[in-house]
Amino acid sequence: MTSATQQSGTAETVRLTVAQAVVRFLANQWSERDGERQKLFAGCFGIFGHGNVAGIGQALLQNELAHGHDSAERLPYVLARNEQAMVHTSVAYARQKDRLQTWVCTASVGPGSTNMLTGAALATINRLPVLLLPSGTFATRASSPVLQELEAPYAADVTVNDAFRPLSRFFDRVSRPEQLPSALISAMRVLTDPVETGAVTIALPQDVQAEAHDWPVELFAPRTWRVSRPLPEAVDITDAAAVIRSAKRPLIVAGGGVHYSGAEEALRALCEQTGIPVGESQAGKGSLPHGHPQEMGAIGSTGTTAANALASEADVVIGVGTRWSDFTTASRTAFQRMGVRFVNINVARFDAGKHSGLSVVSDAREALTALASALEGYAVPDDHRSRQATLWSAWDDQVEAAYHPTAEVTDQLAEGLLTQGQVLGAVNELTDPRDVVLCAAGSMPGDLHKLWRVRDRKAYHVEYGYSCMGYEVPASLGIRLADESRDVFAMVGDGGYLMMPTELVTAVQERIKVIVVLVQNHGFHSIGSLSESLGSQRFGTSYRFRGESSGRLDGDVLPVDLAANARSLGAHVIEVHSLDELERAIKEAKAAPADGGPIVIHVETDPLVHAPDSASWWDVPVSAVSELDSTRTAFGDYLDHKATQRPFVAPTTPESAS
Ligand SMILES: Cc1ncc(C[n+]2csc(CCOP(=O)(O)OP(=O)(O)O)c2C)c(N)n1
Ligand SMILES: [Mg+2]
Repeated sequence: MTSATQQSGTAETVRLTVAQAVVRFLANQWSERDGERQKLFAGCFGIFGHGNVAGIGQALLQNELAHGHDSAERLPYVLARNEQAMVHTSVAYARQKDRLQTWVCTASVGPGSTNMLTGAALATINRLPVLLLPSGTFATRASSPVLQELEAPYAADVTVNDAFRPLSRFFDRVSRPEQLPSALISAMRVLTDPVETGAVTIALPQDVQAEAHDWPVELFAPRTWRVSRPLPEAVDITDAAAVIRSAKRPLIVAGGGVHYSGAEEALRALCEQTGIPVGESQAGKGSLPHGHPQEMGAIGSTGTTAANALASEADVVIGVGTRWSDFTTASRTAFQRMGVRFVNINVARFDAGKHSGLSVVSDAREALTALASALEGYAVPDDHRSRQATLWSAWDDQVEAAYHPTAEVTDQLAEGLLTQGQVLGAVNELTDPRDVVLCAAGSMPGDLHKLWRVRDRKAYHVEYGYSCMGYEVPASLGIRLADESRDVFAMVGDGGYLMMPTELVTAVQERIKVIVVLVQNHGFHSIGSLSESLGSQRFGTSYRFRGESSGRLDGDVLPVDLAANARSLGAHVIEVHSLDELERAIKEAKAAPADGGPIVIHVETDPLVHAPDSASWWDVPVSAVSELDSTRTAFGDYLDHKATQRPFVAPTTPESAS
């Protein structure tokens, strides 16, 4: 660095621009948990425009030139292709790193910045850390309105970046250099707090980024942020144990908090000691490995019949690190027993209080360990264990049948088409246990939730908080960057692929090996089926020509070649038309060089073959009046299901034990 340092008064200062100060500060932040310390930021993704090219852009260049590849003070820059996508990449990286590390994202004024909004929402909803640096229009307003400036006639200080406020766990706009230190320190606090974490936004006006200031040098001293493991209160553990001891049909629901806390071993120990079975949310899937006797797999709307049967009978439900989304609770129809009670272990009081549960506010690993001691001598009745085994084996037969359908099913398929179950089965059986499967939207998240056999704690990555089409390709880069010892299989539908194939180019540029399994079914298998079940006749869910007689999108399939599209972006593409070819393609992809860039396996499936039924429900309102018979019938079914919804408002206390 050439910047001068000097003594001003008593404190030593260094003269840097705001952007240079941001980069120098961020490069010196560390996180620590369980005695392990790592850089908080692996680097900075960005796309430059006039809002950041001369501010943050100049500062990143200066940082790279000053620090070699291995320097701890380096904040490496990676050029992305789409600002939304680079936030997805960062968030996927953070999830794979158990929220201990993430990336910074810099974007230009206006559309570059607002492109990050969807990524911000996804990060906050999934409670995953990412630092966003949108650029703002001039703080001085000297030449307003500038290119891409929103002029609000009612408020002169509103900018498009205000849209980040509701989506961020911390937001600040630095319109004067003096505000920067506190903004940065608050941002780090929130990013590394397991309760608060999510998208953190510091908006930097374009002129402020380039402004010089004398900063106290200690602002740039390395800082280590301890990611805490809050301990449970003894009285809460005692009460929770009393409620659980009174249970004959207890069930654990494992959420993402089990993974982020690294609580898998503590969970396994508790389950083995007590015989309590486990159902898993999307984020919690893999909390117990496939094949463990207490592992009942997915729970809720996309659950297994095993977990859902145990849920409907459960007298005590123990939520661990779950935020109880509608998919997990089957829109509050999963738990049908009268007087069912909840014990919620969660680091966030907000989640621990849901369903009127008995709240154990704590790190998951710490609470599970404490609970295991408090439950010494308690075990579920024998018939509860044998029921788990029976239910699981019935479900596992269904998985087997989905992975390996009989000729009766496959003979019905058009030439060259596979079932989605066959595709998932082949990928599951031919990948290494540590390889990561990734998905976010369409019909595959539900099918993966039901069918995927998870064999390693970090091997299942389905983003189902925001279920954002387009997450898959960019997220695959984040996962691979986080752990190069694993292959990443991004399962993406044609709809999801079309939303965001862009980061294949970034993977080519950075030689990142990701394997994208592109499942072409010419439209929305998921929403098509949903539409049909709700009486809307698959209207507008197929990628087809407009039919001449109907005037609707029910004509021929469109002449769209997504394999050629992926090839044009620089990916190595393998097109398959049979199960044999798919199996060979998976092996070829796995054998490809670690730095060979992206591989896309293009496969066509039949959208009308469904995964086995969950015996569950999801609340999607149906039109109450209609001219269509299909809608009227669906509305009748809807009312029947609505009648089974439960409010879960009764308090859970040890005294409420039945
Ligand atoms: C950004 C975004 N827009 C819309 C949706 C609503 N949606 C959920 S699934 C889906 C269709 C997905 O199609 P595709 O990726 O081809 O998967 P398929 O359903 O065919 O398996 C849509 C439109 C969404 N989840 N995300
Ligand atoms: Mg599709």
